[in-house]
Amino acid sequence: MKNFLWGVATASYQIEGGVREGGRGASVWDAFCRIPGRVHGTDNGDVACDSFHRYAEDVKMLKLLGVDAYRFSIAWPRIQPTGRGPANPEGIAYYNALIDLLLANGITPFVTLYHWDLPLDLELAHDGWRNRELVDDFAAYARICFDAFGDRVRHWITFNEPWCTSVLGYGLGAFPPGRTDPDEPYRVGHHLLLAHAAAVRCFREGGYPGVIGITNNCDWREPLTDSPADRDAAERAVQFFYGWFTDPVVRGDYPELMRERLGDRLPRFTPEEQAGLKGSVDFLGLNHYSTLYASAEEPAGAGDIGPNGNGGMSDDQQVFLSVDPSWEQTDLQWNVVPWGFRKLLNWIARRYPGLPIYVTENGCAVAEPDAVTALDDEPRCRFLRSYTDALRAAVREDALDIRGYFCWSLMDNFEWAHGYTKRFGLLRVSPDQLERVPKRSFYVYQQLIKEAKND
Ligand code: GBH
Repeated sequence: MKNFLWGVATASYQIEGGVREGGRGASVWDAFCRIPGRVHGTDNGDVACDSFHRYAEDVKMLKLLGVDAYRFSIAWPRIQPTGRGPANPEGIAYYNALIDLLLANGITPFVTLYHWDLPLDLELAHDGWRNRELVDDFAAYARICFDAFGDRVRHWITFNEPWCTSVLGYGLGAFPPGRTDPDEPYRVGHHLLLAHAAAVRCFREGGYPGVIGITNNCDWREPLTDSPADRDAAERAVQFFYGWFTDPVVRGDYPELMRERLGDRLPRFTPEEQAGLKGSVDFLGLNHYSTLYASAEEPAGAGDIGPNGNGGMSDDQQVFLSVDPSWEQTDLQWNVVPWGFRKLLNWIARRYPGLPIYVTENGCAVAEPDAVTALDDEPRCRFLRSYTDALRAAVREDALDIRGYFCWSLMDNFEWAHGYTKRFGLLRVSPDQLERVPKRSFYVYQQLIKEAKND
């Protein structure tokens, strides 16, 4: 595959640690980890993988792995400790050093501006993403980053998975600020989209070189039966998932069927806002992990797959989700269904023609109770082979314009509410022993990249 970038991804709060160093302010995740019962045990990102100090080791492993690109995120509270005001020079210096080291090693940086670590002060004093004022705050923060790093970074992502911030943070309460409200996800999502558009406007008007996009997450929804009702249900589920945050940035407004179902619960964009949103991405980022069946009626004998599986807002969608018991599952009970990945890529290319796609995350959690199991992570090796096979088929047989693939993740890290109990890494990093140790999947991915480059 030519003109294709192979990479791995991480996120600031999940790997950096050093939370009280370099002038960093607190983030909503620092606080959330302190609320009993929200995050596994007493796990938190205080140390994580210690990448704040060990980023050179990370780059060494990236080089050994042979990736073309590294997707990481900038911690807003390292750049602006309270989310507002002047840039913190120590925060800028940290990312400068990382970016320079990547470039010196021939690795392309893909920079995510926001991977969930909102400066805590914006939450406590300003109501977080429920407050529309954050649109301007985010644009100001983005401008600082474009000014500081835009001479070397050519690939920007505004938001990572606004769906998660909205649904998990405000609908299901699994992420900070831990709220459960039927309407707030739509209001928060609206503000995130406006903040995306404001940052892109600043990027384009500022004449910075390179491309900018957004990363939306979507799991595939396969019609349970061939009936028109089930086909509609699956289509509805995907539009409520990927379409919610992608239609606006490509076409300028929410999917029509969301409007039909939600009415005034879904905020409206003014004509000027629509104009700012429409075409506000140079590429589409996709984070993809799993697949479920979707049906219009509750399937007979279906196991309860819980509110998370239903993606939240299930009443709004009127979709029932179920699994095929023969599917292999990961350590998070996410189904391993590579053909669902290929179908989703085709769905995206059909709905949003003309836009290149980057798969900015794909990977799996494996139960690794001890070092021996961890270093021989056979299920992850199979997962990577099967999902990259599906990806290659989408490129070569379906002729889709996919430009890159980033495995989640370079190394075991802080897996949000699951703390350190769920492992996604190609490198083993145990919380008490921070050295990076290649698992079998590290070498499999290394090999796979080599093969792909030759065909
Ligand atoms: C990503 O989110 C995050 O960007 C990353 O930080 C995180 O570490 C990584 O994934 C691993 O969790 O049963 O079909 O409904 C993942 C978003 C949303 C993906 C829920 C899986 C449930 C699968 N997830 N989805 S399904």
